[in-house]
Amino acid sequence: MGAGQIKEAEDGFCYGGRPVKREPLGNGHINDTWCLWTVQKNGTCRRAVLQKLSRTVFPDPEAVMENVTGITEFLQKKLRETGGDAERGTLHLIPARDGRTFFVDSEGEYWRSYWFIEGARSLDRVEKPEDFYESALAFGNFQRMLSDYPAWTLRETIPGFHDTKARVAALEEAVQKDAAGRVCLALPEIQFVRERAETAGILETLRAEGKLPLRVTHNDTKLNNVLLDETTGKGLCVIDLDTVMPGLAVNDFGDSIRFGASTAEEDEQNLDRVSCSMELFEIYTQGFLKGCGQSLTETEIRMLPLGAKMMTFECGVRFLADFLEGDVYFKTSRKGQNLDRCRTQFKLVKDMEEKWDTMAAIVETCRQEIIY
Ligand code: ADP
Ligand code: GN1
Ligand code: MG
Repeated sequence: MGAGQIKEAEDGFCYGGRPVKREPLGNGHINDTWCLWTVQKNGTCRRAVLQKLSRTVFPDPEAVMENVTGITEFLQKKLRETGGDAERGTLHLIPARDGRTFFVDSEGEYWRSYWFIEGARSLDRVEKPEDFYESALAFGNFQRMLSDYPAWTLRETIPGFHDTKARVAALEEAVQKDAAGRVCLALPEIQFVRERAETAGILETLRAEGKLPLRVTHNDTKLNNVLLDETTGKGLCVIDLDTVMPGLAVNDFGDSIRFGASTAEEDEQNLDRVSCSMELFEIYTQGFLKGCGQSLTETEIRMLPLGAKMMTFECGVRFLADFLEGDVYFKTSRKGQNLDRCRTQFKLVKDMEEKWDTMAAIVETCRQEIIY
């Protein structure tokens, strides 16, 4: 993307001052993100975040912005009413010059901008266990704060986002098409999925049977989607709201585990380094249950390990499908990265299968601590 296009987008928003500098920001796999420095009319500096939404990922960006606007306004109001930090506890959109919440450039790309949350950090790896605990509290709290959000007003920004069965079917389609000629490079991984394909619909069946309730969930609860206060270390603000939709609490739990409880990076090539840390699993469970404020049902709590396994499996399936399709969805910075990402996820799934009884016991202990 050319500098002219970014400049056009910068000029599309009301920053109350002049943008003077920008740098790429963060390690998200989806949107293009920059940090912008602006000089305000009174001479002070104020930073903003400028994002170009991924058109491949979000076919209806206006639906995304409708959700994001609704959720951020709801959270701002709730934080104000409950004495929370309405300034830094949630995102604040910056209006475009035409008054809308987004800007469309001359190439038809969608952009949005938020005020930068100062004095906060987002982590790509757990540095100390307390960070993971704080992120769990924040994601749990987020879900609790949205428990009375009018769920029916939310648009489905990515249809079937956590429909694991549909993800497996999409993978089989990618295998059939073999668009990038890479199927021969991923035969053991394809086999891994086929051996577990029958279990893919398990959470959806529990939902359909009424055993797992639909809630307003984040659906992308990676560690780097929460900001921690630089000074206090406390969970401050849940970000990346593009996939907030009705979903399952166990999936929000699970996605955090697959990323944050792993002992290695998501794209680690040495699989000996990859395992699911039971210490981090326990810490996250404690924080999440506390954050959710005892709102989870007994069945939901018991199904937390299943959420972890299924989200890890699903994510591996998605990385694999994208590898076979030629890396069109997740951003990559090197060849084979999506296959490496898939392999770490499957290594984690295997590890969870082996640690299943321990995971269940940890959850049971945490459940009893919460109830009694
Ligand atoms: P993606 O969808 O690509 O993951 P995110 O919305 O998660 O994009 O943003 C990417 C990164 O930018 C985040 O992980 C975080 O480090 C940083 N970031 C995003 N919004 C803000 C904000 N308002 N204040 C500070 N940092 C932010
Ligand atoms: C993407 O946007 P980001 O980087 O937080 C993806 C998630 C995956 C994750 C894997 C909208 O998350 O679903 O779990 O990568 N987001 C979307 O790291 O597809
Ligand atoms: Mg993100």
